[in-house]
Order: sequence, then C-alpha cells, then structure tokens
Amino acid sequence: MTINERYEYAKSRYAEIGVDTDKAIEMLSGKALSMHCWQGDDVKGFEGAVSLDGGIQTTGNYPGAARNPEELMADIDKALSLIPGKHRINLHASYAIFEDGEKVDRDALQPKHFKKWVDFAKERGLGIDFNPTCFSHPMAKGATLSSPDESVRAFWIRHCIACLRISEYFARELGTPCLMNIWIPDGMKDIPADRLGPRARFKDSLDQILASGYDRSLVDVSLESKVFGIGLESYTVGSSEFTVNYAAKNDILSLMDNGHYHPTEVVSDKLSSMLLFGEKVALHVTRGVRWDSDHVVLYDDETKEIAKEIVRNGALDRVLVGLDYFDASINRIAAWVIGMRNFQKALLYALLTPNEALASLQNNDEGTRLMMMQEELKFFPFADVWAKFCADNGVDPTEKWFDEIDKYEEEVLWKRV
Ligand code: RNT
Ligand code: ZN
Repeated sequence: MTINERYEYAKSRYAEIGVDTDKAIEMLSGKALSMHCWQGDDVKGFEGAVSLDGGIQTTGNYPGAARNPEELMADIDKALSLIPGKHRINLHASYAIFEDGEKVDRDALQPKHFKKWVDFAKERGLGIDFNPTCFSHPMAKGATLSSPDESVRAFWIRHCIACLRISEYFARELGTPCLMNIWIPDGMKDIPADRLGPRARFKDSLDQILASGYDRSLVDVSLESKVFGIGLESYTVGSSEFTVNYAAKNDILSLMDNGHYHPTEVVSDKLSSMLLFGEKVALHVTRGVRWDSDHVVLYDDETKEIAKEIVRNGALDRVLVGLDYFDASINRIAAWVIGMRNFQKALLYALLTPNEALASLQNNDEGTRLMMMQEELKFFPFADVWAKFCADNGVDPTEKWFDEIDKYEEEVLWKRV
C-alpha cells in the first residue's frame, strides 16, 4: 500500500471518533521546535573548552563530534534534513564565532560575534533562541549570578546583558522573537550555612539584567530552575520556587526542564498550572534516567503526556518547546533526529486524540469508558498519519532515514580525527 492509501484509511478511522487528521497535520506543521546546538559537540562550544562543568556532564566518546562552527553547522544541516517541518536552533553564548583572530571574553560579546549564525539561519529560514553561558569558564568556578564576590557577580551580569543585546539582534534579523533562557549552575555540594544570601544576590543580579532594558516584542526572557546538579547535590540557588516566583513577579517566562525535578515529579502535571497564571511558558524537553542525565528524548509516556497537555489546553503557541540533552555515546546527529522526531510524534499523537470527548467522559464520571478509550487510541493507525506528514515534508518516515546517518559517518564523521 502506498503512503497515501494508508493515510486515506487512517483518516477514515480517525474520522469515526471525530478526529480530523488533515487538521492535525496542519497544526503539527506549524509548530517549530528549538533544536539545541550543544548536542552536536558535547556542550563544548568554540572557546576551546576542554571540560564541561556547572554540574552537568556528557558521557561517552562516540567519534565524530563537531570541532568547529563549520562542522557543527554541517551536522545541524544533516539533522534538519531528516526532521520534518521548519524549526529553530538554540545557541549558547559559548558558540560565538570570532573572526580575524579577535577574541573577547563573555562579558564583551556583541551581535557581530553571531553574524555567521544569523547568516546560517537566514539562508535556511530558521529562528534562533539563545542562552547566556554561565558555566565552563574561569569566572564560574564557585558561583555566578549569586556570587558573594562582587566582581564575579558583575561579570556575569554584564554577560547576561550582552546576551540580551545579541538576542534582540537575532530577533530583528530573523523576524521571529528570540527566547533567551537564563540558567545558572550555582549551588552547594553540602549543607549550606546560608540559603537566603545567594538567592537574594541572584534576585538582585536578575533585577539588574532586566533593568538594562530590552524590547519585549523581540525577546522573551526565561528563567530555568533546577533541583540539583553533580557536585551541587544539597542546594541550588535557582530552585523551582525561586524561578517560578521571580518569573511571575517580573513578567518573564519560567522554563521547566523535565530533568530538573525530583524523579517522581512530572512536568506534564505542572503545565496546566503554569498556563493558568502566565501567558507563555518555556520547556526543555529531555529524559532523565534516574537523575538529570540528559538522555535522548524518546516517544515515551511522559513525553506524550507533556505533548497532550500542550495540545489539549490549546497552547501550541504559548508553550515554547526546546530540546535539551547531550549524549556523547551514540551518533550525535541521530541523537538530534531521534529526539526531534519523537517530540513531533508525541505532538501528533496528542493532535489525533479526541480531547474534548475524553474530557467529557472525565466530567461525566465515566472513568471506565475513559480508560478503555485512552487504551484503544494507542492502537489507532497513528503511524500512517506520521508517514503522511513526513512524506509531505520530503522526509523518510521509516527507519531508512538512518541510511543517511551511515553514509554521513562514512563520508564525513570518520574523517574527523
Ligand atoms: C542544565 C540545564 C541547561 C543546560 C544547557 C546546556 O542542567 O538544563 O539548560 O543543559 O543550557
Ligand atoms: Zn535545560
């Protein structure tokens, strides 16, 4: 059977339960995901960093990591060619591209240091999101925006303000708002003697950064929380309560990374509350295995549940979705493709769910029928709709996309030694 024949069958089957597959595909096509550049080089950036710190870690030594801007851009291109739809890329400040031997420290970064990224994005019609890089730097050894050392704290405030200007530049050049997400690694391995002080300093630093002013029509600023990091097990300054309260009071966005909570807490259950109290919310979609391990996003239950919350709350435009993981133990380009496609599959699954009908079952106390229906839906011809979506976007819907990865390894990656 051809993809179209399979699709026609799927369409009629879904129509029986009141779901419009054409509409689902159309809505999915309009949803850009922000693909994190740092999966391509194990979060190294272009400043010559040898190791990653800040309580995050990549493990594995699969060959072929990108070593410079050209390689990273080529790898991003390869990944995007295997992912249906139009997307965005998410950069860190440590991916600045210096020319003519110039090099400036992070507090002196300027838009021109990201011109090559803008050219890259323009040619491909991509948006760019951005992140100050408050780790893997000599000034980030103890703390950054919460540092008791005023000169250290001032350095990171200057860095974040520089990043605001760069975010505005991205938005202006590319004609699409830029999400600038602030995450700091500040915390303690062991029991703190003072929890309030660092948080008060972090709050003051953020106040100073926002007070520098920025065009709100161009930039959305978000604040990412975290419960712990490696070597920061006892205390993180930017806890969930800190970031959610700060964001609400200062009219910026909260960013929830689903690896950043206690293992039994789920972001899918948090989204509805965030949507009730804020216009927008940002996500880092990842997969924590026992801890914030940043494994590749799978088409698993929590990923699907997050997507359902976005779709059934009519919030496709209000939830800014970025991916955030870094696996160095497998082909990095495939890691991108698998994660991006999986989140798109999760969204499609949600879009193919008769959400209103299911909500009425809940409201009418028809729990048995609700459970039955949610289970039966798992065996609807979802894959045939996915295949149609991929084919319409010129991307192989089957496992055969991986042939391209094999070829690229042979022709490009194995030569990177
Ligand atoms: C760290 C945060 C943060 C980083 C990236 C590289 O735990 O998740 O988002 O992963 O900024
Ligand atoms: Zn994150």
